[in-house]
Amino acid sequence: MTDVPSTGVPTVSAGVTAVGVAVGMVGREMGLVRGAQGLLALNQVHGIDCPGCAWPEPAERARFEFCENGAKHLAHEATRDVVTADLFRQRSIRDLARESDRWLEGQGRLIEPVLRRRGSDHFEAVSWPEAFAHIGRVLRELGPAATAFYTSGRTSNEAAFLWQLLARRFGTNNLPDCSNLCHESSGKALSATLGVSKGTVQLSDFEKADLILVVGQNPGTNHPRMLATLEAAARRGCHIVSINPLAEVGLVRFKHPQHVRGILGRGTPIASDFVRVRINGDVALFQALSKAVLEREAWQPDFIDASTSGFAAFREHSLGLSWEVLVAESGVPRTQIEALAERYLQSRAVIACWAMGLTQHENAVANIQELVNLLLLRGHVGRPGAGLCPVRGHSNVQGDRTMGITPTPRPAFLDRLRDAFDFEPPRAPGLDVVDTIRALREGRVRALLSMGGNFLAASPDTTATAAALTSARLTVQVLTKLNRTAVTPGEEALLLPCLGRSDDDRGRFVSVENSMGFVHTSRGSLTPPGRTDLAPVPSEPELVCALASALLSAEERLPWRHWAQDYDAIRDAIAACVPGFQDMNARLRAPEHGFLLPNAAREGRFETADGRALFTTHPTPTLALADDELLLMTIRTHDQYNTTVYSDDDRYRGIHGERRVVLVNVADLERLGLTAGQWVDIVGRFRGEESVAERFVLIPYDIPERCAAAYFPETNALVPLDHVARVSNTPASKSLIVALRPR
Ligand SMILES: Nc1nc2c(c(=O)[nH]1)N[C@H]1C(S)=C(S)[C@@H](COP(=O)(O)OP(=O)(O)OC[C@H]3O[C@@H](n4cnc5c(=O)[nH]c(N)nc54)[C@H](O)[C@@H]3O)O[C@H]1N2
Ligand SMILES: Nc1nc2c(c(=O)[nH]1)N[C@H]1C(S)=C(S)[C@@H](COP(=O)(O)OP(=O)(O)OC[C@H]3O[C@@H](n4cnc5c(=O)[nH]c(N)nc54)[C@H](O)[C@@H]3O)O[C@H]1N2
Ligand SMILES: [Mo]
Repeated sequence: MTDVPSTGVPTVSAGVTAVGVAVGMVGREMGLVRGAQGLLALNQVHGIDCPGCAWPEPAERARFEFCENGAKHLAHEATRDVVTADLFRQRSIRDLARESDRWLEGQGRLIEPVLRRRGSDHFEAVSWPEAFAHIGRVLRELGPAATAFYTSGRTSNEAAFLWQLLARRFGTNNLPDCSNLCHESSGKALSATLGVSKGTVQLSDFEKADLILVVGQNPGTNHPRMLATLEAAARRGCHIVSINPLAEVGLVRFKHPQHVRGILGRGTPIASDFVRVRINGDVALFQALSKAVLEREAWQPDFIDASTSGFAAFREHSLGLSWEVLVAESGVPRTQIEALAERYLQSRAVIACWAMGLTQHENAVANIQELVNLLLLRGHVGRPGAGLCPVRGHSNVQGDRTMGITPTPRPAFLDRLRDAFDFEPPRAPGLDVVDTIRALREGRVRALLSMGGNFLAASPDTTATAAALTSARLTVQVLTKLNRTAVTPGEEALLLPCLGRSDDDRGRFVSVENSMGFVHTSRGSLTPPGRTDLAPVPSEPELVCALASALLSAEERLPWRHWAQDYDAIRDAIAACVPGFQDMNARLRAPEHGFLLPNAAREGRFETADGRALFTTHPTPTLALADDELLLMTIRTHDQYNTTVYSDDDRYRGIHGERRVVLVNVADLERLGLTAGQWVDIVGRFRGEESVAERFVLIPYDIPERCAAAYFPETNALVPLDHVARVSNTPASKSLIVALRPR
């Protein structure tokens, strides 16, 4: 038993506390001068694109255009602490692996390449040429089919374009990326129904909407700048409805930290309604809303006749669903559903936003397609103030996809690579993250190269994934800091440090694409980490080019050496291969400092097989739990960036000093004979097999009955490798069946 590490949930987000927290961390890590330099450049037109989230910046920038968490991400990256090969001389890999994730990242920035040789338990310093030559030798021996190239979503367009080109030039489409764990379900759901894999709204639409649904998303923590957009909407009377098992504080009341009213006032109420759906009750909820619209015969016939197909079947299916089942499975009372349906019908322009609460379930694609159905009923796609808005996580995850980071590229994209570079790219589909882990385990893939990220800690089934990684012949990580993956190496392994977003890259800039398809520049300006007796830390594009020169044959014709010098030349290559990027260099330098990518659905044109937006039908998922079981979602705290943990606090949920917590409804605690503050093991159950995550403390929390929440990545051992979303193959890390076993 222990004191419950909770001090009550705050009632308002951001405000001056947020400013204090941010400035504190920036000062500690970066020092005041460097910190101020970094913060003033963050999200400015000529400055650093925040490495936090992909929410767009407004056209008119504030003097301080960042949030508390953006400041933390910057401070973490721009720390003055560095790691050299000394650390690896002193400590074996096994020894380092005993340290916590936070300790590993806390050592600071890596500044020289290190190699773990076969049979050794130490990393040792190597020269850059030796590092590349070594990788080249092993990969040529293994061949392209046995190699996978992972990408995390912080990578710039320029680096990502070169990375996929290198993989394909080498001969493989094995390009798993963090998107496979994230918004893959959104891409698959939208491309099948609307003919575009991205959202259909722009920031200006938020100024025109009169109803905004925020579904399965915690913007106060994960997209804090979105709150400023929502605040402006709320202040002009737009209704904002949060659909979420938790009443996340950021959506309750927001104090804009950069406005006087946010410092002195009580803050602006954001959501006017909280629909406390039970975990994975969203399909049932959206089906119920559509049914309510159909029962009132309130669909919009003009739009449906002119622009959609599948309506008749959808209508019949929806009307045939039982209210009783929909209410039970959604966990939302019928009166609340009917009231929301009325609100929807009264709205002229509706936007639906969502994030991981919808994408990480077995029926994730259905979740999103039911939301599409609901909006299509009243024509809320392809007109001002309305549309679908998957809110992307990593700051350039959408851009990486646009650059061709995918195991299943469109044939037209490969044709353009062929024509531009005069080689035949591989046509066979490659492996995504889950399939890469399976292939590593079975020895079909023998080498994993990662451009950023933390493959092991981000992936499901930590034990199986660790075993898969250590069985590899070679693992290579391009990274800024040590992490779990780095200390879980293959037989041979290289850690290759690179520059981060905020580092000055000899004055050069790169480009990124935000969540709404706007491409713009990012220019680092802080003195990069390094030591005068060591070679300078390379940028990601430089590193890819050097690797290409070592890996590809001596007769290689592509201008890798030139690309390493001249990013404009990379952008010219992008312009030649990716639609919408014509005149990229000129348009990034024009007064608008960027450009919007074409998106047919945004304009009401649907590039599907029949040129129409598609209504789809799905069975209502039913939840079958044994008496002692709960449904667990694995979520982020306010003080982490994915696998990087900044502290043990989760301020907005009132939890302090402990991450190994399970949030449970009091009624469930009583029913299960458990008490607040008790320590338990979480037992995962999947297809008759059990997995265990040890030692978590129970916190009574305002969460629907039979639901529970705990933090990622501590709980990833509970996510079975085969528990994935249909079609998108994304781990269903928000729908885990668990039991709580007292310790
Ligand atoms: N500070 C910070 N910012 C980040 C990140 C970070 O780790 N830290 N990560 C970035 C990345 S890569 C991403 S993808 C985004 C993630 O951003 P979010 O998707 O907001 O992150 P999660 O913590 O996974 O939160 C999921 C939300 O969905 C709700 N939810 C869970 N299950 C369900 C469900 O079945 N139905 C509904 N309706 N809701 C549900 C949870 O209660 C929670 O509020 O944030 C990005 N920004
Ligand atoms: N159970 C569970 N699992 C999840 C999720 C969940 O909600 N629940 N969310 C999933 C989601 S949405 C995502 S996106 C993935 C995230 O998966 P990843 O993107 O793989 O993980 P990150 O934690 O973002 O990666 C952090 C590491 O990136 C490196 N890094 C940081 N900046 C740079 C840089 O500029 N360049 C390079 N080369 N390296 C850099 C650092 O070494 C750092 O340790 O996790 C997924 N896993
Ligand atoms: Mo993500």
